Amino acid sequence: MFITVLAIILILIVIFQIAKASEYVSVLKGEDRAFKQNNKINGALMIAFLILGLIGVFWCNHELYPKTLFPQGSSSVEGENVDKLLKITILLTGIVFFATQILLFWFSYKYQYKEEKKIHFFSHSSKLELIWTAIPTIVLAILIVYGLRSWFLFTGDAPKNAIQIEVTGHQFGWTFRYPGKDGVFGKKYFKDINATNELGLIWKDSAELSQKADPATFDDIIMGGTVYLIKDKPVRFIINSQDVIHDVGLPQFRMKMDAVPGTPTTLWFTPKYTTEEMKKRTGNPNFVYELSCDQLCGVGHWSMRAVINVVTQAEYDAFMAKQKPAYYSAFPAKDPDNIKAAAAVSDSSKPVKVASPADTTKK
Ligand SMILES: [Cu+2]
Repeated sequence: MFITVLAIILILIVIFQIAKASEYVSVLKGEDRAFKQNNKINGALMIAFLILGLIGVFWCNHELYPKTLFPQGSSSVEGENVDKLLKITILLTGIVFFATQILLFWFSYKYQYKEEKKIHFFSHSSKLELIWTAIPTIVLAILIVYGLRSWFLFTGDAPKNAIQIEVTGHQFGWTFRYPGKDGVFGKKYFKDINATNELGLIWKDSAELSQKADPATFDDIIMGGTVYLIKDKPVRFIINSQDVIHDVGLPQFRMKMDAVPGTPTTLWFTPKYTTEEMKKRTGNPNFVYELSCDQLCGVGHWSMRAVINVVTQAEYDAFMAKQKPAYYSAFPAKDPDNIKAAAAVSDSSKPVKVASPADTTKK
């Protein structure tokens, strides 16, 4: 650190000394000669800067492109459109970038001051203005229309067979809710939020809040940290926030949506590969799909990360069969398993009927 700062200071001193020396030289040589010589040096530097700059562009691209998620391809079917759009945009802006940068520096060199050169002056050209207005307008309009089509696709109605998951952001973490066997998300109310009921599901009758318990909440499954999705099956996220604006960022799926307090947002997509398949595709045995908060939301923003586990339908069914509705964690006395166990203890004098394997696999 110290050496770097020292080097920068020394370089600045050297530049200052050179500038001072060249000032004395120009006084000795005469203003006119110095002016012409400076012009030449600046012209040559423009070309050097152009070449070094372009080498830098290629070098950065060569070094950094493999580290991006681009070469991996989209992990969702709908995200392929996003990649395609991004490629077209990079190609178009790339062409404009190279054309303008080359012309900018080349012209600075070529049209440097020379006594014998005459300036061509014109105040206005309608034709030129029409060209440089119309072409970008048409190109951008096409890009926007194409982009909006993708946007309306994955923010619009999800296919009928899509699984529904509610995603709730809060400072600082994500909570996921599955609707349970009835396929209906039970109602919630913010005044019901407490330590055991983090989403405020309406589990109990309340005269004070003048509401009746919603039976649809009883089978809702809640999880934090990791969410499970099925390969090749569309999933629809219904996104909420309990405090400030967060953002559901799904880089591998090429999806992203704000979590806005009081205004649910949605998006849907179809995962293409399971997490296990992605481990092989990326050659990374620790690969996980990531859900990161893409909206700076406070001091713990960096920690707002959840893991998405994409599995096969069979693995998903097996996992879901093991999940208990959040209602039973809050009210263990209502849990059928606990009721059964309690009954078995009180009936211990009678022989207990053991369920055969055929019974347990039956749905
Ligand atoms: Cu956040």
